[in-house]
Amino acid sequence: MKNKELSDLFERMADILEFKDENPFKINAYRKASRILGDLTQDIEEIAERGDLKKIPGIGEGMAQKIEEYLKTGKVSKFEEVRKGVSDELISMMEIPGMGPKTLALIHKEKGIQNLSQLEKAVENGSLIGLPGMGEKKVENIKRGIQLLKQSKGRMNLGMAFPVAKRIVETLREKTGSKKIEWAGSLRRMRENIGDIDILATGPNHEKIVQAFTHLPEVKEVLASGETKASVIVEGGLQIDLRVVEEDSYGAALQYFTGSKAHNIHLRGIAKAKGIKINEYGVFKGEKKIGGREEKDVYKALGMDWIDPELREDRGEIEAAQMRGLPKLVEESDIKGDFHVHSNWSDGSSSIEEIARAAQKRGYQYVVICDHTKSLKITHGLDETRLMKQMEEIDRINEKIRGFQVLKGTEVDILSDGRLDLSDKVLEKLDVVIGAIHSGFKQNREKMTKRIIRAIENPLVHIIAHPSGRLLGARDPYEVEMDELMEATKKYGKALEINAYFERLDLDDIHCRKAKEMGIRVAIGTDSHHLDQMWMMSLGVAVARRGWLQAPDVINTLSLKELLKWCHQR
Ligand code: DGT
Ligand code: CA
Ligand code: CA
Repeated sequence: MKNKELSDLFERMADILEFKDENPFKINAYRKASRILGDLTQDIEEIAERGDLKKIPGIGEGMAQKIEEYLKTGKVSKFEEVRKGVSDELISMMEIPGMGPKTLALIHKEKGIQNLSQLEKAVENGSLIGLPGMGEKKVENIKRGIQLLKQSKGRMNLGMAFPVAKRIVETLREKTGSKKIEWAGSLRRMRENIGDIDILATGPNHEKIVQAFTHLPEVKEVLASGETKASVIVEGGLQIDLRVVEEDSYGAALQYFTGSKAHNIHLRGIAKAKGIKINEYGVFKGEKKIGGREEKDVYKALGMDWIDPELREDRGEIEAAQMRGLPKLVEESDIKGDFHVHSNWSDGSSSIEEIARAAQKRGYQYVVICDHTKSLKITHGLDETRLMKQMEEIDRINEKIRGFQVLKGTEVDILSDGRLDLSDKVLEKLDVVIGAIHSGFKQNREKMTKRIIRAIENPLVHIIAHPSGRLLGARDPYEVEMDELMEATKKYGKALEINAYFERLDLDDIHCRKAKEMGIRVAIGTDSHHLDQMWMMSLGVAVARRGWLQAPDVINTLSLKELLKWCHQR
């Protein structure tokens, strides 16, 4: 879909206009268009083909023309005009998280900074301090922003890579007739960010597979193409490597290319001690090949159980597999409901009934509607009166739909002192109360920890949403004493959320594992604002699996009846 490219382009356009100190109305118009395109659930090309661009709410004549131009020519002439005189290096610095175009304009004008390395130098030697609005804290933020940018450069969030890989693998299976085409590497391990996608395939005709791969419509550039392997770049700059192997090596190759490197190195050490050799071609005892067609051959030869890919990080999974003590990980088919979905009562785009029907279609027994609350004004957060109205609406919908229940919930704001944004009288009437931090991220560690613990202590709260507050590649976790937060969660019998929204994945895998060790349960919520974000449950389950969680550790595996009991206990 070209939606993201256009959304990025308009965002960049707004940045450049702001850098040039142009008319704020123009700047806002581009930011708005960027947001609309980013949130759009339909393919922009299909909309354009139908001639419906102007029917998109918020897209006027001018924007529609620019979109049309881009879809036809791959360029927007207005953008080319605006970016004249602003170097690529300056434009790329606009991506630094937390440093807006205004700040960039200031340091460019006042200090003559042209590129990233000059900026880094100025940050280090303190020469930025003293410019208008530029204190030590601000400079520290810029420094951290540069680090975040460097870390995320060349890596992509799991939630962006996953649909691309899925589509490509499905197309390849269709085009080549081979069932044995899968992704390997960090994507198969479901790491939260992905350097490149590795695809492994086998079939009678290797060349046909390579050809089908390099001719995929998504391919922007073919980096290399041979008889049994190829590398390409697809939309969004993501690299995909394909390897085609013989059928009787497929399992060994899948094991090898799934990694992680640390996991494989540890395995090879064990193999060596047993006089066995493992590599991407198979399992060998001396010259004799003793396995390699199936992945489990490798683990079996080494005297251990097959290990779920999400665990292969050399974090104790090999020892557990040797002792036949691996956990039976939670699976997506165990999930009976989504704990965190926004409706069009706040900043979501679907009605509660649409959400309910979509959730039921996914095979769930329940969905928890968790809209924002009043202090989050930009989201059109609900006050007590509207929340009461929403509850009536939910009652009506529940009467209509059989074999499914919409649960009444809220993502209630935890105010800066730890009080909640809604009165107890209304919170009491809800099935599920999720507390969340959305403001005052800069509070110091002590204050923030106290603030969240106060919410945990509140008997009306069930779950703490996105407990660390991080945004992948864009914002660090807020300062909070995670240990104390988890102790309190345990003490009061509350749950922590795995927010499965692709930019959050919060709790992360490491904290999930810790939660399990402490006996804390998690609730997975997609934080969907559109129906077609509800698939992100897959990402949340992946985080849980990487954290060694089993079905009983995840409250989404409770039946409706069991869940209601859990909710109403407090
Ligand atoms: P990424 O792409 O940075 O997100 O991470 P991976 O794990 O996908 O790494 P990648 O694409 O470089 O290689 C794919 C897999 O191939 C990796 O997980 C394990 C295997 N592999 C690559 N290089 C080596 C190596 O030097 N030794 C071993 N044992 N395995 C390797
Ligand atoms: Ca990879
Ligand atoms: Ca690779």
